[in-house]
Amino acid sequence: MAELEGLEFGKSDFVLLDEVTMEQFMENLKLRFEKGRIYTYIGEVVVSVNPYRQMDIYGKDTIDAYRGRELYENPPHLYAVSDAAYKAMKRRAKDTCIVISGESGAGKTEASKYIMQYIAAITNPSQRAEVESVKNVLLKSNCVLEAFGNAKTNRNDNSSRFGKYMDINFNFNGDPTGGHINNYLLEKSRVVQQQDGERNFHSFYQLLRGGSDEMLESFHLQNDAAAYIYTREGTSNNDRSSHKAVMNALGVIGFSEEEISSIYQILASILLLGNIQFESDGENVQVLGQEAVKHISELTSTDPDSVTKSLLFRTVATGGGEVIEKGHSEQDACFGRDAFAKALYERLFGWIVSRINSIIEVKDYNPVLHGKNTVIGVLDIYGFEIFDNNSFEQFCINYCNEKLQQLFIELILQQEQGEYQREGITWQHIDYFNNQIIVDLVEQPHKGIISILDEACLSVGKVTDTVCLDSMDTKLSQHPHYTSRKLSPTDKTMDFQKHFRIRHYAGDVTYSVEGFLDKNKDLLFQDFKRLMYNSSNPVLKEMWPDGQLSITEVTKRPLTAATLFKNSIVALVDKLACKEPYYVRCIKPNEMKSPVLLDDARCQHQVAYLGLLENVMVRRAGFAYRQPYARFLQRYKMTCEYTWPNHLMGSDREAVEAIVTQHGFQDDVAYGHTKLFVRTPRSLFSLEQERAALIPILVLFLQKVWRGAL
Ligand code: AD9
Ligand code: MG
Repeated sequence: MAELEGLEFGKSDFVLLDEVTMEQFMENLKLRFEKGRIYTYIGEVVVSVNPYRQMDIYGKDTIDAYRGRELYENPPHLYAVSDAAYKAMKRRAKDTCIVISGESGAGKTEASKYIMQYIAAITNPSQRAEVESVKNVLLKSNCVLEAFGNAKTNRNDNSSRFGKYMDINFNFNGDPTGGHINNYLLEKSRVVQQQDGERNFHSFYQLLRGGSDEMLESFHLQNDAAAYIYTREGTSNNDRSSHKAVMNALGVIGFSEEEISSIYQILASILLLGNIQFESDGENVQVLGQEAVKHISELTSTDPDSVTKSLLFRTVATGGGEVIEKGHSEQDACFGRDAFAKALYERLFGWIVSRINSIIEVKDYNPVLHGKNTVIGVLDIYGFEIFDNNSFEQFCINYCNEKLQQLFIELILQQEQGEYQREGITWQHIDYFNNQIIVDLVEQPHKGIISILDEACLSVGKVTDTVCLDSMDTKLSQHPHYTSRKLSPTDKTMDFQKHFRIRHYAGDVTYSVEGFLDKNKDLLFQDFKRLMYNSSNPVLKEMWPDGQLSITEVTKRPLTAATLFKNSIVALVDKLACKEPYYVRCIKPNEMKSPVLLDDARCQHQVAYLGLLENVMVRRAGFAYRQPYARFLQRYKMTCEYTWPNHLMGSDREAVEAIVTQHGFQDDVAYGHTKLFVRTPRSLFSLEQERAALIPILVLFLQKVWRGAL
């Protein structure tokens, strides 16, 4: 428990509160926020409040102050947990991960960048060129991913519209040797439509504002975002400078000239595609604006007639195995165009990530020669979302948060209580809500919402969103966390035809089922895939390997978007579960982006759903440190006359008792069956200090023994 700041700054660890109540928690949070103390601990968990202003706490001096120090030696900071994760990785060869959570605008992405900067700053003291280059690529990748994956929303001017998990690999020296990025569910619907006041992904505006005149001319683009339907909302002043930074980052990372120009050609094609309209004379549908088609075909290195054809027709296999071309209705053509634009962007983003991965992946690593390759993972993923209108995307995002909460419960709460029970330590059980029941509601095979959605998507015949809602109502009517208007007829806040509600661990969310099936099916006509696969631009072709399949070869039942997402989140949780976790819990102080306002109700809500009070209670009732008797004895036996050099007691436990008693912190420990539990780090700290002071004396002593002087 850090106690290095004066009391005027409040308690630097919530564990030190007089009483664990929401009032006291909020009082402390507020006091610290007002005093510019944005970080506070709960044990090893960092609670961070977005300051909405530049703070002078990330410079070199601060980095030096935290480097190699223990958590309780300095005031709370992201750097302290980063160092703890790093030390665990380096000294104990543990894979660790830092999980950053919180709602949109709470400061997750900023935190993840500070963590990476800290790790970059404290590694490779000898400045080896190859390690510097890996660090540089890792840091620069943020800039590229933000350009293509972030957008201005009503909640955050730089909102990440994808989830990111980055593994950083280290060699036995503790220097970064490479990494790997996983991205989750890019919100691709934003490419074709944004809510009022929001923007498309930054990359489009950066190109339009920052691209040179020659570039824009060769792409047949105007220097004006308002000219494109997909980018109606205006540009911002940063777009020009950001464009430069992104171009530079792409070069530093190692993208070739050809790759960089392909990236921007794809962006240009998407903008032009968005402006294509269709016209129907009642029978046939035509493309309005052949000029744009010509430009798209030029930019994508495809044949203009094939572009027109894919926009107007789709190839279908009849029941008899015959392949025919079916003309689109005007509505289908618009749907196809938008689906194509979304898919182009999604694949571009996926390709950029995998290209970065291929550059930073650890090559030629030989564990026999180089020792264990250890990893620190950093997770910056969308927080819980409750909007006025919640759709499929929010459903997926909130499910992901349920999974991460489940992991948090397992790792921090269950594991903790389980260990005390196993060790036979007197322990007051803490009640907390286990959200497994909600996770099951969403993901259970056959019965869960995803299964019901998938069933609706895969069934033949026209199943509508409302039919699917009916099916959910029938199957889930008894579930305590599910309801709908049909099941609660008096609840007028929901629409009979459209809405269902899930009681999430973080609160109730009403979802509109409209568009769920389309988004889950995520249909893209095979004709577009083939068109792209046939591009003579190798970069583009590489993004569309499935375009080589003919319509008869296309698998009838591709995995749905929800199932693919579920699989990726299950894999993510598995990845996190086998690492030693560190948590950063971010809180958004207000909706106004104000550096001086801490909105009580908003913050209380976040404290509640992040489970922070339960976290404090478990931590308080618990013991900060624990060690098997033998290991404790090994480390500290030199500090006690009864145990040095060897003890003559019946058991290691008795020897440990002797050490603890001699140092006078017997009231601060509990003796388990196999381990010693220490409540506060202070006790261990004094022991460590004594040990550190004794070591030089001991070394001197041993040298004399070796020299035969004694
Ligand atoms: V979202 O889920 O991606 O929409 P995040 O990632 O939680 O969200 P982000 O890190 O982007 O939020 O922070 C939002 C804004 O708050 C930033 O653009 C900064 O202007 C501001 N911010 C956040 N953290 C800090 C900080 N430590 N210091 C200064 C900050 N400003
Ligand atoms: Mg973010």
